[in-house]
Amino acid sequence: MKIKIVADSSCDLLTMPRVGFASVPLTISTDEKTYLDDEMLDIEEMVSDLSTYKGRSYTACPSIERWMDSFADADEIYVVTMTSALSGTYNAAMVAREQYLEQHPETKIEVFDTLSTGPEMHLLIDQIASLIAAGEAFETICEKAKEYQKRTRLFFSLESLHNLVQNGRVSKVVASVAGMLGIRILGTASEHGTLETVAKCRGNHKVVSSLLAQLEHCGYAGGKVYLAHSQNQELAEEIKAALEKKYGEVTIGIYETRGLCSYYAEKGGILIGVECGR
Ligand code: X90
Repeated sequence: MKIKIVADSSCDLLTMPRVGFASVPLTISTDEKTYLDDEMLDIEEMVSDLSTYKGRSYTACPSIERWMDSFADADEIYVVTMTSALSGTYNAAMVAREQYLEQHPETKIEVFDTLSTGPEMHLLIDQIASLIAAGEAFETICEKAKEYQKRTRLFFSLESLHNLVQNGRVSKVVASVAGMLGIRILGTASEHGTLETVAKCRGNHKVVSSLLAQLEHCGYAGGKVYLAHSQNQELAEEIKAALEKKYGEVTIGIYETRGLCSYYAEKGGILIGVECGR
């Protein structure tokens, strides 16, 4: 029996160890060029192209066909998508599921709307992978994975909201603080899967202290953390050091964002997925 996890490319993962995995790319485009967020994408080149591009830029969710292609040949499929509140990705995956099941009624497909993105998706993907490795049944895995989703959170620090505003993904209230020089927005994925501002910070130090306060507030007690950053290894390392200082040994993975998250988090942006509670 073939088991597979499929996620849209905003999870920033191209491969997963010891489990069938496929990343389904979103696209980033200008009026002149389209960048497919797959393993071939040169992210530095895209970011640099876009920084000098004068016109508008856009993104688009994966097509139904792309989702269906990613399902091919598997018997049990776990689909992990970014927030349905900000993207059509989840809807496209649901339609793909329905159409696929019409042709392959014996296949099992569950679609998880993470109401989040990036490293919080990564945490869920890891969790599903370990439940698969433990030999749990499909239905049990779905149930346990949904329970696990209640224990994870996403925070992020952004230096610019330009692309989020340009694409209408943030509310006017949030947008009004955008563009302030030297101010970073510390935000979180709200329970509705939208972007919620929790603090305005001047400098890395303030980002780290505000983040620690937020983590304490959500019951973080040293659980697993993933940090995905867009050209900001320095802040990632500072957060790692602060977490280790406060909580002792913590499992932390640091890596760079791929196309979609690099586009929206922009240069200097960082996304932090955490396991809360004990
Ligand atoms: O369908 C599409 O074209 C994709 C639209 C994606 C819009 C949001 C991407 C967010 C990426 C930026 C900071 C985190 C915000 C998370 C709020 C839930 C990362």
